[in-house]
Amino acid sequence: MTFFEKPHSYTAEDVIEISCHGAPVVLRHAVERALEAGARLAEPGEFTLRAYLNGRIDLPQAEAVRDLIEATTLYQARVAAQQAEGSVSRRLAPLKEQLLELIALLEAGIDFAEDDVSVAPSAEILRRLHPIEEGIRTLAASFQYGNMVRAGLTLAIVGRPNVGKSSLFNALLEQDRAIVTEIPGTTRDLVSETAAIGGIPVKLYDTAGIRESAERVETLGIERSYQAMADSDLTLVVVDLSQPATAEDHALIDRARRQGRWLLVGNKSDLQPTQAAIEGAVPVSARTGAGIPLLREAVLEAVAPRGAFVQETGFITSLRHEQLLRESVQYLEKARAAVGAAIPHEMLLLDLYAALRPIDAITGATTADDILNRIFSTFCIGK
Ligand SMILES: Nc1nc2c(ncn2[C@@H]2O[C@H](COP(=O)(O)OP(=O)(O)O)[C@@H](O)[C@H]2O)c(=O)[nH]1
Ligand SMILES: [Mg+2]
Repeated sequence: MTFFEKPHSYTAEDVIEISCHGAPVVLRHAVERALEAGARLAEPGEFTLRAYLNGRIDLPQAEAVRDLIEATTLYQARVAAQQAEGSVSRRLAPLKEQLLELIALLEAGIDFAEDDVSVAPSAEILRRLHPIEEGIRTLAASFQYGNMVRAGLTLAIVGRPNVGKSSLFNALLEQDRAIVTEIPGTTRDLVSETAAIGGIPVKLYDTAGIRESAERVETLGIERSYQAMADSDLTLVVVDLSQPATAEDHALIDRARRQGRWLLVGNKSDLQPTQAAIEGAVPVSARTGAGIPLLREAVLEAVAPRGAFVQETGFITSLRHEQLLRESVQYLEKARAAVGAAIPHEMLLLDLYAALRPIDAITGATTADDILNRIFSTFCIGK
């Protein structure tokens, strides 16, 4: 038994932890005896809820505990652990601080005009507003990547029959999951399996090869290939480097280009390349494994450009946070427009408070005292 004296426990209350052998029967017996003695079972998430209610952690931290429990890759776990330690609030803190300072500046100009506090000029307000708006917008935009880290992404492998899609699928999975043959049209339905690429769970779809003049079952499969392509976060268009490019290759590339994120992969790099092959493809050999690590990197680069985010701490993974941040940005935009239109500062302040509210919903509320303290500490009012 371990005794954690308050406030140094997970919930900030006095806590006793009982450790025993891991055999399920022993564990169940221990729980039953505890219940007989007057204990009750915890509600789902109760310990984390108590930690939150007791002010031990903030909301983003509590949410991160859930992500940590659900993590399937080490990278996801690491991101969640960082957030459980407060990385989201830490990222937001300086932006919120700047916003509070701007609010205090305008409040002071209105309330204490007779105390020699001059009204802030528009240029000054805009200069302060800009980095707040940009910072919050960047953080909101990082959800695109953060959501992928948390929820994983889907990747469809498409191409003509026999270019080696199933072989590539197996190579990325590092196991022989899909059937590979030299007979075109072998894969007729979607085959999917999840692999980790750079710590992100990636659901790979192997698809039926796309060609004209296929018979009925194969045609249905081809429709599913198009569907998988439309639904996926990233499409790998596979071409055969040893064969001249065909009209079908080009049609598929055009379709991928129209639909969003995609990568061109040139398979069979182990064979003699042909002159007429498509250019600009990432060369790989599903047979020998050559180029596969580079392809993994290219996949990551396509979904998460390098340097776009501070690894592990620089992005948000919660849809709730994203929506709150976007709401805040909307009001900051309104505020910026109001400055431009020389709207009275009283009205401008309404927008700034409205921009602050969603941030408060993430990090915890700002009180009137927070703002008053800033006014009095910065402006030496009432000397
Ligand atoms: N030389 C060579 N042959 C390959 C490579 N990848 C696949 N193949 C062969 O190409 C044929 C078709 O492969 P498969 O993966 O079934 O293609 P799919 O129809 O696009 O799924 C099979 O005979 C494979 O062994 C490769 O990188 N190099
Ligand atoms: Mg196949």
